[in-house]
Amino acid sequence: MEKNNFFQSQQVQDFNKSIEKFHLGPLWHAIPDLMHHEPEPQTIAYLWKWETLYAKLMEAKDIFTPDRGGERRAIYLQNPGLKNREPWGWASTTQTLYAAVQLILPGETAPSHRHTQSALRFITEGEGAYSIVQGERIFMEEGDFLTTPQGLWHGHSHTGEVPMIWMDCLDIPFIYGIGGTFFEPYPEKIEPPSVPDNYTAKRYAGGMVRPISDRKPKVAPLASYKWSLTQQALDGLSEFEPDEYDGFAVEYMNPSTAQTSHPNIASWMQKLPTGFVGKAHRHTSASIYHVFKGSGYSVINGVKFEWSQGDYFVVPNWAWHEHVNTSNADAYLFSCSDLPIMEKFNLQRDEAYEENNGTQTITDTFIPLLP
Ligand code: 1HN
Repeated sequence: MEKNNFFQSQQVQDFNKSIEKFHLGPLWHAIPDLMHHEPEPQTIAYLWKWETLYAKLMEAKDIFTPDRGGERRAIYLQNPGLKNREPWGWASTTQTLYAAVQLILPGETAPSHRHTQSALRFITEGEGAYSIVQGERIFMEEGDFLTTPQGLWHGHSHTGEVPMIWMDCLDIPFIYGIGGTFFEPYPEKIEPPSVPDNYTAKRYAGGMVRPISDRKPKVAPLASYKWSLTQQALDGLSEFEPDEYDGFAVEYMNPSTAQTSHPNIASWMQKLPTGFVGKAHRHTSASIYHVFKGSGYSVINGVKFEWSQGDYFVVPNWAWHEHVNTSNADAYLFSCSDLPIMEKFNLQRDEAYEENNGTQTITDTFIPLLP
């Protein structure tokens, strides 16, 4: 009997049915779906235009306030490929990471709490608000990168004059998936300061050195990585040859461990100089990009995703991708990925696209949804 006919046979169907009620399953049907020959992520390549995100944040401004509950005025990037992955797929940008845009208005306070997920923020608009992490008020400016590692109290408050918007990224889907979620509200609305403002940025000279007493590894000793220092690092790097895939890219580091800034999330700022045409490659980690400045496009599995300032896009696991700067100014991309998770589980693999001198053939152009 042919294999497929055998699986359709009455005998097999009856057996499968007979074990179902005992909450047992027949592996012989499941192997092809469980054991792909290579990653087949449910995460799909997708792009959110800034116009859409901004329009919706502005609508949300008048509807939701941190005082009305909900803790944060944030709109998350729901990956269409993960939407139906109940119960936790609904807040997934990739299979491991959640990303969102958050808006805080002058005078508002987003209450302090702590949780087992690690968070990072990349500041995209405004000034004058602070995040308070473990007693340190960290005043935020455009281009700054902030860490809020797992287990530390954190809240936000806006003492400035203009709305502030930033990107959040947390390892929510990953922590949810492995059953590790804890969450605790702070006993008061917001934690009071207990150390000088911007304490860790001063103590670590922005990440360059560590004080003698801080030699032991800490989960995230440095809370804020200032844009001016990141830019200096990129400018220094730009005197050399760019990386063939990523141009000039620097990774945010934990100065006490010399490892990536967060235990489960790695983050980079990359500069693609004018005219940069990157080569394609793929890796098992999945990435979320934010276009901090400039415009260009990325080709992801043959599909062209055109991007400009403020946009967000996802490169799924094991997807071929290459970046091109089509503008007459440098482009800056912020990105974060689950590389540390893949590395911890010995799953990180990279592969260069060998055909066509490393350039994918464009088969389609993504059409983004506009408001
Ligand atoms: C959180 O604590 C923040 O601190 C943002 O701004 C988004 C999403 C889920 C759970 C906690 C923040 C979050 C979050």
